[in-house]
Amino acid sequence: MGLSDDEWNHVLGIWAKVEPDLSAHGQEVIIRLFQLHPETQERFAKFKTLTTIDALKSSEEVKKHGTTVLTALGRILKQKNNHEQELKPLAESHATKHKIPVNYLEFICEIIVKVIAEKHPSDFGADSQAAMKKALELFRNDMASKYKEFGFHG
Ligand code: 6CQ
Repeated sequence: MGLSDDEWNHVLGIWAKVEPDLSAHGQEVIIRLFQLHPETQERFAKFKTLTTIDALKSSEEVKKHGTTVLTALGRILKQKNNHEQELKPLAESHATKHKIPVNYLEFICEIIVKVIAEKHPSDFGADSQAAMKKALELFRNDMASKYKEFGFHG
């Protein structure tokens, strides 16, 4: 099920509030992902040595990766589901190179919604949150079906 125009307006409206500070949002997402699901940190060779919250918080590399992940996601959301061109290389690298299971994608999507909700309490109401969850579900479903095309069933 796709999103209505109204739902996409919600998604892109809140994203416009996130965009001016992608690195802080992304840093928070990464730190929370590693705290809640420590197995995800193992996937990042660069971050294995960052064993405390303080080390994660003061890492410039974590901030840089925060910008990377949210820039890529924003680019995909802006395609409003016509995201084949953007999604395919991402699915290919995460399936064949990084080998990231679909449930890790679920973890990160859930955290992204929570972080946005905390940072933008007055701009991310129930309708916007529902629209964002739906958009992220479409993203994940398409990643999962591309994963299969690349022979990864994680
Ligand atoms: C990703 C995820 C996070 C931060 C940065 C990237 C939280 O240093 C390196 O070379 C990193 C290689 C890499 C790894 C181990 C990588 C590259 N990712 C991971 C692991 Fe992804 N990623 C995810 C997205 C879902 C919303 C998006 C948009 C994205 C983008 N990635 C993981 C991971 C492990 C638990 C998850 C859940 C995840 C999700 N990721 C990488 C990107 C981009 C644009 C890139 C660089 C290009 C590429 O495709 O390799």
